[in-house]
Amino acid sequence: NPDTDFSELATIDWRGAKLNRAQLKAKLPRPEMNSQTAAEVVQQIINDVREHGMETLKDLAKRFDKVELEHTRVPQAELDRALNELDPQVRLALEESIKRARSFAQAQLPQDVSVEYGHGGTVTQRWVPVRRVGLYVPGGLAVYPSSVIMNTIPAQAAGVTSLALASPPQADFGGLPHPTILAAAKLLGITEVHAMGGAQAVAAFAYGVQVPNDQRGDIEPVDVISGPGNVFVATAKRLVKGVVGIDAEAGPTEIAILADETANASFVAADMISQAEHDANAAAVLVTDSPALATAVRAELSTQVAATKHTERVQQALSGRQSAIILVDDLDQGVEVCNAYAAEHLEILTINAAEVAARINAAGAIFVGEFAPVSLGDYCAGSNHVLPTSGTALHASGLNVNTFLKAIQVINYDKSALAEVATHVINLANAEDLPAHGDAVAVRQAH
Ligand code: HSO
Ligand code: ZN
Repeated sequence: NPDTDFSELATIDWRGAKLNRAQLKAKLPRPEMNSQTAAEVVQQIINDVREHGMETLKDLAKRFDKVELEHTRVPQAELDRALNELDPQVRLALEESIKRARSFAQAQLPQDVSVEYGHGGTVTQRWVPVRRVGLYVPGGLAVYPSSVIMNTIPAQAAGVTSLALASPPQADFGGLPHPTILAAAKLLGITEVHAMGGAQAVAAFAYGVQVPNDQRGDIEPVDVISGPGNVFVATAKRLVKGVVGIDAEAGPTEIAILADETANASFVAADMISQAEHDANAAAVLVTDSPALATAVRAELSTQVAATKHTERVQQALSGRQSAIILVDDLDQGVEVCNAYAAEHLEILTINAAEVAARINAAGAIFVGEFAPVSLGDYCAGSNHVLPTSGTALHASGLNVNTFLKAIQVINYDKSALAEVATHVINLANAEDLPAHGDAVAVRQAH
């Protein structure tokens, strides 16, 4: 069957190749990037939202989402109705997901710390939540009530008191976001939901929108915007960064699997397909020192891809330049490759998986052993599924309570504690030719 010919999934053979970090990074399978063009379109949208507010949101909803809006705010009655009409099985699953995510997020809360200096001096680092956040949940190919949970829970655990959610209006649902999104918001106690999507939603959160003569339509500006989105949403977040805080970039999903000959090929194939199902641009990368496993995975892919619901999308994702099977000499080289790739999700399907996982220093999340598939983490592990993609896990973290917290340093010295360091302050001030700095200390000594 030509539709399931998995020769389309590239093989990259690095056995015997001694690649340094720079060479590795240059040769890793990555999608083609063309965010340059997006930036111009997105900047224009941001400017329009700043200038014309709700009028622009309404125009773009008409143009992109094919809906007529009065304003973006979803009425409470619609949130109530969505939850009342929610499938009870789905409700139970969402509740379990919320419970697990909440306990993990609460456990992440950092402690305030204090250090004492001499007698009467203390410096404290105090963690404070941002006041207001804008949470973005994409529409598009799939609906993501699970992403409502993943965005909301860490913000609530951090102590954020003002939460607003945005999700694109859907023509099929009377211009509201998908009802499962509304139901999830209601379950989480979110009352402010806006039917808006794309770059315009990010702009509205960043700069706020005032509706003359109808305050119900107002959107108050936020301090932090979080959540995944398409290239327009990601570009908009990058452009408003600084005006507001943003979370890590979460682009098309990626799964990397580090596996040896002990791995179950049918699990490996199922997990690759599970993330390829998101998007034709999704990436699935298998890193293995076992050519026999690679062959077995290809055979499994042929049957499983043909049988899965979204065959075409999966096929496209697996045959794209962002997906591959990478053959390595041994697990040491495999670990090195995975650390350079910095996957959004990394599964470790090897002997002594926990020990191998401990050697990974770049990944959004690590899934250890054969009973921790990525799809568990997508819904119900307790971990977060909004994670850094496209190698940004080299420096960024997945969504967690810290995304919504700031550290304030509090300095508390009495007269004698100040006296103990006064000369050092004065000498440093003079060394920087800023003697007034020293004077501000000296004037207190003379007092
Ligand atoms: N794998 C996606 C999250 C998701 N999967 C939502 C299913 N629903 C990015 O981590
Ligand atoms: Zn997923």
